[in-house]
Amino acid sequence: MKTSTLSLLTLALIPLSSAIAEPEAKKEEKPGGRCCTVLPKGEIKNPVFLKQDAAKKEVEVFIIATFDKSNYGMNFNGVSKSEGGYEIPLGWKVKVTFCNNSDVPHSVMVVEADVAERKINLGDTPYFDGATTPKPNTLGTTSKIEKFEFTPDEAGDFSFACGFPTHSANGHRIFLKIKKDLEKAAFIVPEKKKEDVK
Ligand SMILES: [Cu+2]
Repeated sequence: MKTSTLSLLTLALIPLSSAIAEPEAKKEEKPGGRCCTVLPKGEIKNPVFLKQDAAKKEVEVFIIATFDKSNYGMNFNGVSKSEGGYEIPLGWKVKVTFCNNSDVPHSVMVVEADVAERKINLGDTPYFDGATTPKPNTLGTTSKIEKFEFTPDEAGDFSFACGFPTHSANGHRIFLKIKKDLEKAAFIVPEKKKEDVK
C-alpha cells in the first residue's frame, strides 16, 4: 500500500511538459534516400563515399545512382558529367558497392573516359576485368545493391559510367583516375557542388 501511494506521488511530481509526447520530427528526404544504408556509418551527412586501407592497398567505393536530383537524377553521388570522381593509386584493389536510389534503372561500369563521354552504347564489357554490374547495357538495377571488385593494372583516365544507352553521354558518369605515385585514394567533389551543399 505504501509503495503505491509513493508512486502516485512521484507521478504527480513529473513536470507536465515531459509527459507530452514530442511532435514527430519532420521527415526530410535525405540525399541518397534508401541507399544511405550502403554508406559507411556516420558518413551520411558528409559522405566521403570511400573507405581505404593503404597498408592493404585496398579501397572500398560507394557509388549511388540518383543520389540527388542533379542532372535529372543521372548522377553518381550527386556528381555528373565527370566533374568529380575518384582518384585511386595504381595497383590497389577497388571494391565497389553500387546502389540505385531511383525507380529508373541504372548500372555502373568502368570504361575509358573518352568512351564514356561520346559513346551512346558502352556495350557490356568493362575496361578492367570484373569492373561492372551484371549486363550493364541491358539490365539496370533499381533498389538492389550490387557489389563487384577489380584491380586496375594500368594508369589512366577512366570513368565510372552508367551503361544504360545514352545515359553516360548525357552526363551519367564520374571520373576514375588511376594514378601512379598517389598515396591515398580520394573522392573529388567539384567546387560547384561544394557550394550547393552549403
Ligand atoms: Cu543511368
